[in-house]
Parts: sequence; structure tokens; C-alpha cells
Amino acid sequence: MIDQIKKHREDFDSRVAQAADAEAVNRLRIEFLGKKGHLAQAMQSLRTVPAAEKPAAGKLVNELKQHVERLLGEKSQTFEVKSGKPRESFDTSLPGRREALGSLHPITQTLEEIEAIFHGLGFCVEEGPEIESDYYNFEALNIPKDHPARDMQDTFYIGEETVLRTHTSPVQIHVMERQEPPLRIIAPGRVYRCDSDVSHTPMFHQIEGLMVDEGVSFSHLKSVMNIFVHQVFGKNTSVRFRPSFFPFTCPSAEVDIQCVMCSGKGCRVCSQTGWLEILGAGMVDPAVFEAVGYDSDKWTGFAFGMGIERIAMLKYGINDIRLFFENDLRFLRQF
Ligand code: 2NM
Repeated sequence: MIDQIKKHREDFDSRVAQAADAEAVNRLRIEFLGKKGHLAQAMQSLRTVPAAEKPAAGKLVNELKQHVERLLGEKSQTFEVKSGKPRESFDTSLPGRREALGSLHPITQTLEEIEAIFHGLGFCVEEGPEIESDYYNFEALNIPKDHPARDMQDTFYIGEETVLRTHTSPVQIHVMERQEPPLRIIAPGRVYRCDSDVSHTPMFHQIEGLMVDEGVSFSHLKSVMNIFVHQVFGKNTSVRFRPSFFPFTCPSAEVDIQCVMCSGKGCRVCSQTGWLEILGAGMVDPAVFEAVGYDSDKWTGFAFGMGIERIAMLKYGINDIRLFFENDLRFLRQF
């Protein structure tokens, strides 16, 4: 076996020296390194070599393989140069290729801006699951079984008693269950409703807020909402509160801002009213406090909720909510 390998090596050395063109080198490559070449066969033969001879024979085969690869490589390079083929090269003086810089999605930017405002007012961020039980999504929030918000049209049911959350309020129920007031929290996250058109998508983002303490009143709510609006839309933006209804707050209100498109003169965006609805809010209904075990004689609180997409659309003048989810770079690069 060892003699055989040595013979192969001598044979190779003399023939590689004689090889006169790239083709000859290639033939040698196949003969020695090919699938059925001398080296592959030598590898096969190694199995039948007596144990005592094996290490030395194995070493020789490996050395021959490296030797053959190196010499064939060198030889073929000389032919490439001779044949005038350009060697691989590059111009070190050329400027590098620039990596395109990414940016945060406009929804993320808007969310982070809103979070920063409430952080400045002492609110902490809380999160919770997107799959909820009927109890946390509805029952604990004083939404009775026959309430229209529970309709199959709006809610994605996963099971008899399990839903994709339709708002982030369940997060606030979880927090109230495990924590006594005083409380100042915001709950951002994905929510799901079976609805789809230019201003609705089956998944969108919400941020809800909750403040509970002794003596919290509607004037605190108004003050916090005013600060929020002025920071997002500018301090000259007018704000108004309209009476409304939610099962989980009483009294309830919807908050409008002066139309950002026409400054209140009336246009298509605000349906000629001069006002745009941006969020819902109110004083937490005592029934919600009872459900989480808070003493509703001692504590009062306000809560509010808004859609991030809606805020982002008004802030950036976007007229179709679906643009946020198409991930068209021509759209995203504008932010
Ligand atoms: C809204 C409007 C008004 C709200 C209420 C609560 C809780 F859990 F404290 F009862 N969380 N969020 C609330 C109140 C949400 O969204 C339009």
C-alpha cells in the first residue's frame, strides 16, 4: 500500500511537470482527485490495510492529496495568466457599497411617541396576552352577554369561552387583580376585530390608559387628555369632550380634536364638522372595580382608549389604514 502511494506521487510529479495546457491539468485533476480517481481508490484500500500499517499509510494518502491539490492549483494559475484571462482583482480605491438604513414602522414611531408622553405623566407600560377568556375581554368590563360588541361580527372566537382580545382593557383587569391602587398604567398592543375597509383592519393597535387613586375626577381626565393632544398635535389644537357611552365607564366621553386637515373650517376628512374623533374615555364604572375586588367607595379612576393607526393617520395625513400593513417600501421610507 505504502509503495503504491509513493508510486502515485512520483507519477503525478513527473506528469504535472509535463502538463502543457489547462486541459492537461484538468485531466490530471480528474485522474487523481475525481470520484473514481487514484486518491479515492487509495482511501478505499486503506480499510483493508493491516492495523500496524494504517497510520503511516493514512498519513501518506493525506499528504499526497494536499500535494496534488496544491500543485494542480499552482499549475492552472500559470495557464490562466498565460492565456490572458484576468485574475480576480479589485480596486481598493473604490468607495464601499452603502447599506440601506432601515427605520421604525410609522405605527411603532407613533406608539413610542405616545408612550413617552404618558411616561412623562407617571404612567407605566403593562402588557398581556392577545388570546383572552370571555371573562377578561367582556364580563369583568361590565359588557353583558347580549351587548352588540360581543357580536360574532366583531369578535374572533377561538373557542366557546376564548377570544382574540378586541381591546387591551383585559390587561388592565389583570393588573387591578394583582395590584392595589394607586395605579397609573398604559396598555399598548395588538387587538382584533372582524372588520375590514379603508379605516378598519382585522388587526390593529390600541393603547389604553388607566389611573386609579383616591379623589381622581373627570377634571384629571380632561387635563391628561389635553396634555396628550397638545403634545401629539401641537399646543394650539382645540380639544372637545362629547358625551358618549361605554359599558365600562360612567360618565363616558369621546374626545375630538380640531380637524388637522382644515384647522376646523370643515372638509371631507372631518365630514364638514371641523372636528375629528380621536379617543374614548370616562370614569371607570364601579361595576368594574367590584369585579377586580377594589372598594369603589374608596377609589375612583379614569380610563381611556385609542387606536394607534387612527392617530398615525391623522398625524401623517394618511387616508387608507391598509397602507400600514402592505409593507410597500415606497410608503415606509417616507417616515
Ligand atoms: C376606552 C374608552 C373608555 C377603558 C376602561 C378600562 C378599564 F379596564 F379600566 F375598565 N380600560 N380601558 C376604556 C374606557 C377604554 O376605549 C375606547
